[in-house]
Amino acid sequence: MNNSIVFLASILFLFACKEVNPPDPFGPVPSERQLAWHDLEYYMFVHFTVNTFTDKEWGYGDEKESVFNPSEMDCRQWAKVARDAGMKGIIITAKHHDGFCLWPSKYTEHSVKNSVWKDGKGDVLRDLRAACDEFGLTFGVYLSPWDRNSGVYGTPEYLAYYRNQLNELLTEYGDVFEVWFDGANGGDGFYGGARETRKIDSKTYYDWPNTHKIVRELQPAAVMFSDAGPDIRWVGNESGMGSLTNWCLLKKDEMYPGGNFAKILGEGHEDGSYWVPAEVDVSIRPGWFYHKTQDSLVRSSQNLLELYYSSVGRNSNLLLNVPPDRRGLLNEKDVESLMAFNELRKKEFETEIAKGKKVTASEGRGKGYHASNITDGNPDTYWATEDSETTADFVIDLGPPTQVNRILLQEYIRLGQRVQEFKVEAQVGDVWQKVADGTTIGYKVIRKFPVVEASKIRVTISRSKACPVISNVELFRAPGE
Ligand code: FUL
Repeated sequence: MNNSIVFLASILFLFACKEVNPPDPFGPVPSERQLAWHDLEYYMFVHFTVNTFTDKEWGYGDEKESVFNPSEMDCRQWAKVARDAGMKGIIITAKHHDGFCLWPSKYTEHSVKNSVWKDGKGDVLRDLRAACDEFGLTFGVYLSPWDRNSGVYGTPEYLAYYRNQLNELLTEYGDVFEVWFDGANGGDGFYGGARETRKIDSKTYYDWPNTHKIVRELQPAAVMFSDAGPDIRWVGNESGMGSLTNWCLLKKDEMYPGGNFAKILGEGHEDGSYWVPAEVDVSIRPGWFYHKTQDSLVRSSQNLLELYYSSVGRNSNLLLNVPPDRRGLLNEKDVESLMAFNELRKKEFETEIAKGKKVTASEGRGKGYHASNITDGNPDTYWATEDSETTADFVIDLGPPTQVNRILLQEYIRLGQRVQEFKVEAQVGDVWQKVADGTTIGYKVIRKFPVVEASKIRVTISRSKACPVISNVELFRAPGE
């Protein structure tokens, strides 16, 4: 071999081996605790308090502790149902607006300790914690800031009371994955016997920054939810609808819990300065609490599947409320629907077609970022283009024509949310046919389309804030047309 050929071959070899730098993160990126939260996707909300026994949605705060008396209380049943339903955790109303505590707080008499249930020795949170551990679920708490029982509600003194309770919840019940701060405040209440209306300025009264510090200090891995974050945001409705355009970004400095931001919360802010993804909270029944009159109104399994598409399928997590009945059990009707939904969901995503299929892209970044990373089943690898390319497409080769009717797409969100517009086409015979399009992707989107017999699927990223980074695409043949 002559010298110049050896020289050329060495150059080519060096070029092929050259390490390519990953794209720089673009804009806000998720924290580790937020990344762990994204992976949960689907978990249970449990609304349970004196309301369950008084048939109310918002207790006034004057309910006698003795009304709380579940006859067959069993947190293990809740956890088993959640696990069998495919959920990853449970968030419980430790205290709802009526102020009744499901644990024996030492800061109030208004709790399980003065109920007849287990002669006042019971602790719902302790039982639920143990059940979550037994069934491999993560555990979260809702602590209503509005407290219609407390005599000091509305005065500065209440803050110490609220924070003391938070302290109990975050130190006595093991690891907490999410702390839920709701924004409701209806004004009137019992308030230690005053029976009056107390208005607070939700912008300043709760001094949220200092409450948030307590959570960070005591449970550094926990995310905090409210309609303005700091970590997770409300989606702006309670009907189960994530927004088709859904940025995980929010200008949270301009917002506060209890403010009037519902319209903004679905989409988030394209130019938001913080990573604050959306959580869809919705109930399996019309109410948040159990009411016998709603036994015939439990959502069907098909309806729950639609909710899954409009939440998890739209870059949001699904927090599905399943309220225990007066026995302290999840009702048979709800359980039946949840299990049937789980079967439907399994069948929907049973037949995956893209895994391991050959992928070619119009643009590439080079070694380590090849388009085949999209179908390798590894969430830590991704396809990326050169920094200067913000439009590109990739084609998944299915080989012989194959029936497909769903697509799932994921960005590699550790590097930020980038895609602003995309299109999906199927090659049917010699014709490219558009089957889906959309705006944002983020952690995950899933789109339905009518069955096509495709030999190839092409995804075009037509607008992106920075070079696209796509970690995963899956294709399914779901039952039906
Ligand atoms: C709202 C509350 O007022 C409802 O009762 C329920 O807890 C819902 C999840 O949040 O703010």
